Amino acid sequence: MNTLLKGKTILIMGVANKWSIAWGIAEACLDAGANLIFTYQGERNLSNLQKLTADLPNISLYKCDVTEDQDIIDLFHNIGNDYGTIHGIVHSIAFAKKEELEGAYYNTSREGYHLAQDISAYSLVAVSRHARPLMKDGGSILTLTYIGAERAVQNYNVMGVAKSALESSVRYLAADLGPENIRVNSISAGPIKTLAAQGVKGFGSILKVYEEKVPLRRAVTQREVGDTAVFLLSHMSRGITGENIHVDAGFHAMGLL
Ligand code: NAP
Ligand code: 1JT
Repeated sequence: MNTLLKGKTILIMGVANKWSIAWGIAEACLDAGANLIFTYQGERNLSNLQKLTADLPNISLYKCDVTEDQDIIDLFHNIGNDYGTIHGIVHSIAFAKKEELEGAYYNTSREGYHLAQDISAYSLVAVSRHARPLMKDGGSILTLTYIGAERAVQNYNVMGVAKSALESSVRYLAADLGPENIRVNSISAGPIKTLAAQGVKGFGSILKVYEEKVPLRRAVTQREVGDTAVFLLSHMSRGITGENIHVDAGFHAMGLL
């Protein structure tokens, strides 16, 4: 337990189940004394979230499919009515069609490209715009990215290009919102076995090579990402914005494996 987020209300978007990186972040935020609000995309995630949060006091769950402008508008309208002010947002959302995450990047379809950009990058822009009026005391917005934004990583393909747009959006949003003391940063996580990752062909072998070669010789955990998220959401990181922090056991510092 610590008090780094005591009195802060944090919105967490992207918990699918207990393996989600967003859930690791939620647990770390709860240990830091935060009040949490969650969004879910559809009914399947609602029942998972209800089970995960059943024993927690004062938790609110709101529906938000980020491809729907009206869902985003309604979300912040309802949070405004119910809470007035929020202090942080965790955006832990991405999507690409499975068939676009293998083979050559040049085979990416126009539709698959747009879908990955819409859900994985544009959504941060729309969420930031609508959250801004509720961040009256300043705030911290956080998103999740992967090294495939910075390097050409086999199979990551259209997601890598969407993550590059996401990381660039972090810098532009940080420039826009800095004068209001709203900070915008990303965490670049190493590979973690989650629902999203498990759908990817060859993910198990990526993880194995990683564990053998990275400086710390192990994978990172959802909770390790969560602890860095608490830092970025807290007063401790008040001088940091437009930044990308790698929580990847040192992989980003290495040359070709
Ligand atoms: P996850 O548990 O499957 O989380 C992904 C979340 O995105 C799910 O809750 C999913 O909801 C949500 N989502 C997808 N489309 C959405 C939409 N239209 N509207 C609202 N929510 C939507 O997987 P994860 O690995 O924790 O991923 C979280 C973030 O971490 C992603 O940005 C991912 O790129 C990033 N990341 C992951 C890894 C890794 O190795 N796992 C590494 C680096 C970065 P549904 O389940 O309902 O679709
Ligand atoms: C999505 C998926 C976003 C998997 C993701 C993701 N961000 C990170 N991962 C894990 C991953 C995936 C690949 C990879 C390395 C890590 C699945 C579909 C929804 C969006 O290749 C080296 C492909």
